[in-house]
Amino acid sequence: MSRNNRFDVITIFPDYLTPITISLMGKAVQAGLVDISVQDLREYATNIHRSVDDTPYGGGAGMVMSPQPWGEAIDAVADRDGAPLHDLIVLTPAGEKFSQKLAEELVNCEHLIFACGRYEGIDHRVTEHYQSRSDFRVREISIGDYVLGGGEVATLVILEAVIRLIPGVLGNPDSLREESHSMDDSLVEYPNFTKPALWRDLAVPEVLMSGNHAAIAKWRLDQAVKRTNRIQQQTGE
Ligand code: 6GU
Repeated sequence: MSRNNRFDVITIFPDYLTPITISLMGKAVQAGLVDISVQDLREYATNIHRSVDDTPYGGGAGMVMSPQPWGEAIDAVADRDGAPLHDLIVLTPAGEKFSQKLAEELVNCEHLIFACGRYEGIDHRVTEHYQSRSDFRVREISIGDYVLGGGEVATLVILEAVIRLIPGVLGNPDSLREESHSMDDSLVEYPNFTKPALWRDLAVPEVLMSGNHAAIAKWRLDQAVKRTNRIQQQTGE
């Protein structure tokens, strides 16, 4: 597989991305399995005040991010990378809903560029411009039905979901196989238990200590179905 695993994040708050140095993502960077670079959008603003936003045409509350710094910043990271095709991810609550399926798609992209919008979002011509170019694919992505202050946290969510799918990042690749199997059936995971066998008067289910693998598999599937049904009742989906 021709995979570069290069990620560029463009934001007005580079410090927001410090979690990429910790835990799973931090280790993947340290091991050279991924290359993540964070760009400060303000450095690409050409006006005297380095401002990156302005009032919306048509009126309305809040500010809209100006196309100029975005265009310069995106072009700069694309030129530096030299890949033939860049995937531009525009984070917006109005985007396509992020999912495990989308994470599995994104892990195959050579160069992902995350555009973290703030305020009322980015001037829409940025999306339109890159959609019209043959060296870019553009996706507008949301991580769920709620409103965040900006795309930074959403980027962290997507980065973590994608990076753990890169071969060599997880210590035990079996955990990937098990969960992708259950995700295919759109079931959530069964509950897990470890030692001690008795904790605060609560015993681990007998079947898990039986050594009967068929019975264990059946119990786990049963539990996963029950959990899935309970969630569906709660959300009404
Ligand atoms: Cl990607 N951005 C913002 N601002 N809010 C969100 C979101 C993104 N996804 C869910 N809510």
